[in-house]
Amino acid sequence: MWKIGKILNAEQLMDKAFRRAKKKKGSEKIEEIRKTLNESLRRYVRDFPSFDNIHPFYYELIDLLVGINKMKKSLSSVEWARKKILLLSRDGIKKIRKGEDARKTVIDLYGRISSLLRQIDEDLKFLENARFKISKMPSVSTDIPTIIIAGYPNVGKSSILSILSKAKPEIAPYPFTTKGLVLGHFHINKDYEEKKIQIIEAPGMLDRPIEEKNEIEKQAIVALKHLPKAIIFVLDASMHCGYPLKNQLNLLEEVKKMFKVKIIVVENKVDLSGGKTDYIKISCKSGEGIEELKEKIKELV
Ligand SMILES: Nc1nc2c(ncn2[C@@H]2O[C@H](COP(=O)(O)OP(=O)(O)OP(=O)(O)O)[C@@H](O)[C@H]2O)c(=O)[nH]1
Ligand SMILES: [Mg+2]
Repeated sequence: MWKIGKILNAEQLMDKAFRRAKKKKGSEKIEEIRKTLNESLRRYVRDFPSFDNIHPFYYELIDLLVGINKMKKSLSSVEWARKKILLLSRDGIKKIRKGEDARKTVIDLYGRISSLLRQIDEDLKFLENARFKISKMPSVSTDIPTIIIAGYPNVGKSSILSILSKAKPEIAPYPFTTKGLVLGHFHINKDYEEKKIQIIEAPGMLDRPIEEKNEIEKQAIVALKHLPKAIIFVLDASMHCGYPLKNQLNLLEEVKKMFKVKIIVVENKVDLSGGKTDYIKISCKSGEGIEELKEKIKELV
């Protein structure tokens, strides 16, 4: 998606700049320090996406995971420091040319630049963390038909994704195993044409008000709001997931109210429950109902 290179903190930046300038003397030393810091700080700002033009899905996701205002503030602090460093170095070079003591001027500049960088150290660290989170975001395409697998935690969403696509999500017998959006692709033949569909597992959600939802659940909401042509809503009536069916049905009603797209409801783990609802009965263990689910997807997209 976005390629953002590593962002050094204040101390690392100082080390880098002064190491590179080690062999130089006087105004050339300052010139080298200026060059290194200017290039690094400029790249940090340039590498981040311009938030004004990104798709609303990404805007909200980055805002949720990182905080866009904080990020913009940090980026402008970095830009402020970069300009300040250009001015300080220019003054230093001028002083040396005018005949002031070069060693003293460099030491003085070192002090000023390092205190300047210390002032933006929190911003640099914040941006490094933001960069890391952004680099972990899946490359979701916002322009091909998308189906989102949603439901309570631990009901078998990852298991369904791995049956329908080549994705290899982590599958484990405890809730919130999937902590972010997991992406897969599913191919169908429709009207003598092969169609590629994007299929995304949304992290599990609990039936509780949005204000009480955690960051993992909120990612599901952001995806559901912006992406799907249809939703596969997964129920587990076996109690194997650890949550009563009643709460899962409440969540289903919420999802129906909030998102006006087609919803395919499946009851998974029927090998355990024997099937307790009138929805499409499937089992990722035995394979029961999977063909029917694929047919339903084909009809809807
Ligand atoms: N018996 C049985 N177990 C299943 C079935 N589908 C999934 N499981 C098991 O249920 C557990 C949870 O499956 P996942 O696919 O990780 O569930 P999830 O909804 O992605 O879970 P989170 O990502 O934590 O929300 C795992 O131990 C699976 O092996 C099924 O049809 N039958
Ligand atoms: Mg999962």
